Amino acid sequence: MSNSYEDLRDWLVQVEAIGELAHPHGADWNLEIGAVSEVDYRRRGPALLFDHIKDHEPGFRVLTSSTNSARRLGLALRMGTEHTDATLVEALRGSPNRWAAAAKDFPPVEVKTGPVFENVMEGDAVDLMRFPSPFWHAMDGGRYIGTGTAVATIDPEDHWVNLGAYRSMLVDRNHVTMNIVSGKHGFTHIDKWMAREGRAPIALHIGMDPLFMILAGVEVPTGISELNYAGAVRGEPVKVVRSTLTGLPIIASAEIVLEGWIHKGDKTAEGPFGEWPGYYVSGTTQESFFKVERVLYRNNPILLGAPPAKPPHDYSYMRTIMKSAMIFDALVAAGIPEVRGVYAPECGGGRMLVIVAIRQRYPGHARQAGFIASQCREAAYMGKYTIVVDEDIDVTNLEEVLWAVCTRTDPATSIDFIRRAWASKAEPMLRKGEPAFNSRAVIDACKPYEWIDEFPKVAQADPVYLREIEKKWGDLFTVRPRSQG
Ligand SMILES: Cc1cc2nc3c(=O)[nH]c(=O)nc-3n(C[C@H](O)[C@H](O)[C@H](O)COP(=O)(O)O)c2cc1C
Ligand SMILES: [Mn+2]
Repeated sequence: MSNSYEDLRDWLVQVEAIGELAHPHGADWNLEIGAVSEVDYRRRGPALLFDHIKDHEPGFRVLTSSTNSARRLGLALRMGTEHTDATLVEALRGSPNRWAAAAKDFPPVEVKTGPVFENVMEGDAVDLMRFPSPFWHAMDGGRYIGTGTAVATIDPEDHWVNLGAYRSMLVDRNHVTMNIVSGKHGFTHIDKWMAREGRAPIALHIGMDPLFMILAGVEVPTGISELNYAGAVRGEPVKVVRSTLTGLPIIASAEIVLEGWIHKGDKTAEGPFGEWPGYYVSGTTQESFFKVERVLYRNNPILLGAPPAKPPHDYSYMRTIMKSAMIFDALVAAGIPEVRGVYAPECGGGRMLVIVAIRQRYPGHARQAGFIASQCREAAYMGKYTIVVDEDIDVTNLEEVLWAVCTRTDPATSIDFIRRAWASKAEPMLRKGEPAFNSRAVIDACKPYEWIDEFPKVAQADPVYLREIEKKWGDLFTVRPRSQG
């Protein structure tokens, strides 16, 4: 039951039913929504559905912290509400490869209309100020209407539709920016359109089933439409309406969609913005913007807010869980045997630190796993450290991983570097104006393969024996408060 639902509102009903939805009323769009959300992320609190937002019509709502728990993320991925962090990672293993393979069987179905057409603002009537776009962080350059987005673009040659999560700042009542890092699918699509026609069509979804934000926000393989991929995740095709304005598919049950064309050379000041590595890195730059020619929105629309910042932030949990599963599958697809665990912790934004556990089978196995985990499509962008450990190490336990680094490496020989890799202006170590390259370290923290049998034995009691001891001496380990007086 709980896995089959159509839109954001159905999802919210279920989130409410498991007690993970709160309804703050009366918050200010100016910093307060952002700060309330930030406290919530640190406490791993419920999803927040803001209503009666200062200066805005009641019913024009903002949702944050949508995917910040195993139960909410599991629900968004149609995997039920009963997951814990560990069971979700376990259950996801193998799923990305299955979804990618099944995507071709789930092309979106075109319908004539949908709830998103309940309200239409067109031409001069477009007024984006009606939507309660938060001013998220104190040093941001403006109000960001688009954070948890799914930006639809189409390849003008191969005709596949991409959904990417790319941020969008409000410029004025009918203009918004579009900030896409080069190399992302949406960037390449727009680039091709500019070369052919000097303009590129955009359908910017800023409120919808969080599944689309999740898939738009992680590296689904090149050439596979996230619309198809979402169909594979849901087990039924996504309903879309073909836009009469741009020809792009609009998700029929979306909450809010902004449509228009980006024109060649149109640039405006964008940023700064609190970014996912945890800094205002890129400052103010000249980015694309477009005139919003049409806005589609449901009655009582919900804006999907997903602002990054110093982790944990709105989507760091989602990124960690998804990346871990996708990199795991990429290693398997690349033919790496005996992969036992992959984890991309929130401290690195799910990108800058990737930990891989393998059971070593042959000389060179560990470095092979490390280099591919560093450079596969799912991990290439903004990676930094890849650590390969043996299978006895719990990849989700940073203390244990760093114990392996401390005790199973020789710094001078265990670390390899890759130079001039794919970075972005979100890299805090790049000084202004430097090109978007960074270097990578692959840390081989596995026991040396050639003398693995001679390697010192781990000094710890047999786990089976330890479990017996815990049973026998169970009471001993509970700390009791001292009795008063
Ligand atoms: C909430 C959220 C916001 C994001 N903002 C941006 C952004 O502003 N620009 C960007 O290039 N990538 C951004 N990303 C990362 C991309 O969405 C991600 O790299 C994704 O794989 C892009 O889709 P693509 O692989 O189809 O290009 C964001 C991701 C999330 C989840
Ligand atoms: Mn894509």
